[in-house]
Amino acid sequence: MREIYQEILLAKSQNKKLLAILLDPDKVELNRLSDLIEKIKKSPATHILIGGSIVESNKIDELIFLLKEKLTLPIILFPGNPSQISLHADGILFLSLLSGRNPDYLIEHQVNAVPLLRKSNLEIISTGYLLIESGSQTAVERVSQTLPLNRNNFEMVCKTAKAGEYLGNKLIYLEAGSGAKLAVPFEMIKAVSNEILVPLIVGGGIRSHQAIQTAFDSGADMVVIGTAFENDSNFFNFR
Ligand code: 1GP
Repeated sequence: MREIYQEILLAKSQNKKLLAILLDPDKVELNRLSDLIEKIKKSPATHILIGGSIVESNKIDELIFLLKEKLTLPIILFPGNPSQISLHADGILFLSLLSGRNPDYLIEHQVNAVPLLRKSNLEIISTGYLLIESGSQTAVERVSQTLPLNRNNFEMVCKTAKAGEYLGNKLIYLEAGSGAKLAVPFEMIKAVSNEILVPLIVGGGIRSHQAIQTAFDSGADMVVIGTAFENDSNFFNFR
């Protein structure tokens, strides 16, 4: 079994930046998957995340199965709820939505996921998930019925991230929301990365190579790209 979290820690210690491509099973066309896989192979991606706020189709298992036939990158679930858990993945970001005050997303879904996770070989990586206000309502906000943290209140965001670390979260994820108008402010990434010791993931609304680089330079250990790659599978063809 691979050790996803240890590899993330090692990368952080070596200042090697990580890039995850987020695939939403509802948006991936399985009959065109080989083309997508070729694009992923040519990209600098180091991880694949699978999930979405709401996933309606039940093709997660098949998607992961097909990806694993052709790719060696770690495949990590990034579930909006327990129905998105697939036993075929390598690991799962076991998320708690720390920015919100909805008990369902803080602990209820996690409790409900246990019977399935018990049976799995997934590497379970506890992740403090912080939704940051990004200019308009996002799917995470709508689905979780929680308010994001104010994008100007760095102190509140830092305190929340640190509380997540104190609670034992192994990763902190700053999320602007998929397709966000405004990404997480770079100064906020800087402030949070100075505050916490665990690796920092940043995603939502990042749609240029420059923005990826600036997020890395600001202290993100892993950047997640969903929409930009979804809209243009040649997005990474710059090497
Ligand atoms: C969403 O952080 C991810 O959960 C990715 O967002 O789709 O905007 O790249 P984008």
